[in-house]
Amino acid sequence: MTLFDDLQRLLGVDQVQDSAQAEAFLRDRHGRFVGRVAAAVHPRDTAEVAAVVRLCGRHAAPIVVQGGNTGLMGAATPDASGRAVLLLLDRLNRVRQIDTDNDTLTVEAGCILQQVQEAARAAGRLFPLSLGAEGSCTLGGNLGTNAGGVAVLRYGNARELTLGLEVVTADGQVWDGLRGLRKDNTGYDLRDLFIGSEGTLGIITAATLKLFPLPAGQCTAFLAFASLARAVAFLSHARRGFGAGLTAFELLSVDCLRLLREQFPASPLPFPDLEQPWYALLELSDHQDEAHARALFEQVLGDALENDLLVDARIAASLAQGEALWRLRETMSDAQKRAGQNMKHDISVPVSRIVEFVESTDALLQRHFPGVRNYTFGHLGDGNLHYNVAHAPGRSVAEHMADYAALSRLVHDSAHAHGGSISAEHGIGQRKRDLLARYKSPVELELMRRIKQALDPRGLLNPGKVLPEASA
Ligand code: FAD
Ligand code: 2HG
Ligand code: ZN
Repeated sequence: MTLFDDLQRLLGVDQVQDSAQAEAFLRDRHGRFVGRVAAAVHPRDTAEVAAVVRLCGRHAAPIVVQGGNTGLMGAATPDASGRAVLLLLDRLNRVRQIDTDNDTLTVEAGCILQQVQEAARAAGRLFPLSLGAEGSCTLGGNLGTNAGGVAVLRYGNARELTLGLEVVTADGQVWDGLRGLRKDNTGYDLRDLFIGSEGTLGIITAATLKLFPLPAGQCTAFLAFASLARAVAFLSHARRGFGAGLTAFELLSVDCLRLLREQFPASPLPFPDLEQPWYALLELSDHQDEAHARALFEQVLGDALENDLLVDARIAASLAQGEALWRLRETMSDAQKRAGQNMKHDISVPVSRIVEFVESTDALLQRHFPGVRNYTFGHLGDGNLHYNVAHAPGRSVAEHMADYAALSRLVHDSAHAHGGSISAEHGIGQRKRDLLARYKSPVELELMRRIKQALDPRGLLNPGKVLPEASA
């Protein structure tokens, strides 16, 4: 029996597709990586996932698990060998339990993030993980990449929002670690090891997540700054003024806003004249009420205006206006995708070194690649910038690609030299895999390899991702 026949026997004919039928899942969002598979399968529950993993083990077939395929590192795309089985968890989309006394929610990994947020809201609670792809990414992918997004500043990334996991191991056993405990010091933390491992250590099938109170009032504003240094100083001011109420602080350069206007002319900008170099989206969540939120918001913004931290502010007068401001921020990635020739750098540095990083890296790029354009935006409150770069107009795709590696090396070296990371929230996948050897110490890489060897000794889970070849 072939693997394909065995899979059809195990799951039923309808749950198994061949490479041609699964074509839509075999390329990443930007079409940079394209693969082939022996089969794509849609198991219905954890037991079926475990059975698929055991069957693949018998055939020595690699397994690539994919959620919404919104990841930006090619981590969910199989290689071109056609040997792998693509595991699609869209049928594992049940909400298993909501425990409002414990403030936890247990959901399956194939749930779309938005569905998880809605389940929490229906129970009068907040699940705060929030990102532009939330309408199509899955919880499994969020945990696989340890996703960040726009609320990390207040609530933490996916890892910090997770209390327990259910995982199918590389040899097809089920680890039931769905504990709803905020305190549990009983040995090594397997949960935190699986989160962020990009499908290379185990298949996450369900998770128990932390819930939070829904805010009673929220205020949103778009702010204009005379310099990046002022924006960073304003952030400290807002942290002092709002305390835990500060739930988002998202930066956009003036060139990002110009690009948004160019690509989405129907979406009005809050500052049409675009006179300042930097802008930010600010959100306050308040647990008293709307009036209290607004009074505090106006006071903190008023103080900042008086002290010249801020040039101007547009406060959303309604929920709809607030949502329109958020949409601008969330379409930034799409705007760059439409414009093309985008060299992405998802870096982080300590907030205290952001200004120095941006100024020195901008200068370095102009010296070595005159005319390139920076589109810098992102999660300033977390020290995480999408330091994205595009060539001057008129540059051919071939010329663009020729410069990409050298330009990226400058940016990554600069982030590293500023005490930063070359991947703050998007992971490593295949795109950044070979960079790890340059930025991680041999000791750290060796420990990572030993973990992989211990949990997946046959190397069948998502091969070719995250870990560079031993000689690299
Ligand atoms: P996929 O792309 O399908 O997979 C990503 C990785 O997770 C792969 O390695 C895959 O093998 C692994 N994986 C998937 N399911 C499982 C599972 N069940 N068990 C184990 N591993 C698994 N990311 C951020 O962090 N912050 C952002 O603000 C953000 N904004 C985005 C905005 C846009 C418009 C887009 C397109 C992407 C954005 N991303 C962001 C990146 C992406 O959405 C996230 O990484 C998301 O968490 C991926 O989820 P997914 O279900 O699409 O995963
Ligand atoms: C965001 O914050 C995402 O919008 C995507 O992380 C970033 O496209 C990008 O570079
Ligand atoms: Zn981001």
